[in-house]
Amino acid sequence: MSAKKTAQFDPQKTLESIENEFEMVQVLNEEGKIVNEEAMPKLSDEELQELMTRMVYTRVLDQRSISLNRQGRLGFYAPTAGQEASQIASHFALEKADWILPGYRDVPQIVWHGLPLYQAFLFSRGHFVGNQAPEGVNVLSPQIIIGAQYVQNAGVALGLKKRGKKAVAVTYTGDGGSSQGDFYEGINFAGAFNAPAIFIVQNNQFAISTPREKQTAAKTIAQKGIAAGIPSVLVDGMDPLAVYAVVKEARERALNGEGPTLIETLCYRYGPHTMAGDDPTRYRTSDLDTEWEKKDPLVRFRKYLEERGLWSEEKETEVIERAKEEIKDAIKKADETPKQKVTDLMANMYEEMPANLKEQYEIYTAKESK
Ligand SMILES: Cc1ncc(C[n+]2csc(CCOP(=O)(O)OP(=O)(O)O)c2C)c(N)n1
Ligand SMILES: [Mg+2]
Repeated sequence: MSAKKTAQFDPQKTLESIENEFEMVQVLNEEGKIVNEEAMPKLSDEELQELMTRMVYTRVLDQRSISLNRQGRLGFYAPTAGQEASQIASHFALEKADWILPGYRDVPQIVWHGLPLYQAFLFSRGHFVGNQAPEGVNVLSPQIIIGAQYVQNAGVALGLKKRGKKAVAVTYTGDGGSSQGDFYEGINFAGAFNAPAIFIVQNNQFAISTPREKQTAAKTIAQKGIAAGIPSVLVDGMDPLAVYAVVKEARERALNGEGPTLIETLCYRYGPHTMAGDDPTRYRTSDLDTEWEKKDPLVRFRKYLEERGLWSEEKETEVIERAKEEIKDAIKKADETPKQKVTDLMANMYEEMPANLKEQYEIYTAKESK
């Protein structure tokens, strides 16, 4: 039996009208054709080539990181292939002064923001040097606690506003992350304080093995921003030009004092959740993989650039070879970094060491000097 509805009070209708407002923004379709001229971002030929270069480089970095992990030369690693438009094109819309608060899968963005690659490898190994971004590289360490970076992002953004900086704070989480309390607290706080923040949800369809449909009753994750009173966008996360355009606009709005934006990027991870041993064939069909591979961000962007005479096989090979060389050098540098001692871990934990830790510190200093 369904409840009687009146024209004056129909919450289901209100919900549907909000949900149906969220059309996916797309600029470049799967065939590499521009389908939305109006939304086409103003990027020079060189910038378009640089964006492609970074996406190709990042795919190589992912492949190499997976093999290094299998060889036992890396520790924690969450694969990124499939998410290049969502990650790299969103970052491409930022400036050096902006702050990035990444999740564990967002290592590429902080590397492109200036974290030396060997430090990203040390982060993977749990080495404290991996968490010490050089001065002027405005990134925090990748967050492992799902969603926690959303609250911090609201705070960092408010800090930037109070200090009168011309910069925004940008954070990333996943579809699963959008179910966490911290997600709602973060977007609500940023909305209430009109903070210059960008909140990105990379909806890669799964939270480990939990499909998006089981994550929430909401039709889109973007619509969750409505409750916080902040503008929200649903974007094709396999389309680098659309992702760039929406993040660029969100940044401009934030700098104009117009507050935060929530952006849902629809994307897919081709690999496993992490290299710790989950088997995606247990929770995904190969048909679904194939469906998403057809949307590949590199394939469609390559088609578009080749058509315009801005990309070639030679150019791509050059990028791949350079990436391989730089990755080899970076892993060598990570290997040459002195091994982490227990006292290093303690010394880097607190600004001022508590008394009980001081005691242990002395015990370990004595042990390590033997
Ligand atoms: C607070 C918290 N709960 C649970 C976990 C365990 N956990 C690690 S990753 C993950 C799934 C996250 O999925 P999603 O947010 O969609 O991000 P994705 O890994 O797909 O990028 C979970 C539940 C955690 N790290 N932190
Ligand atoms: Mg996910």
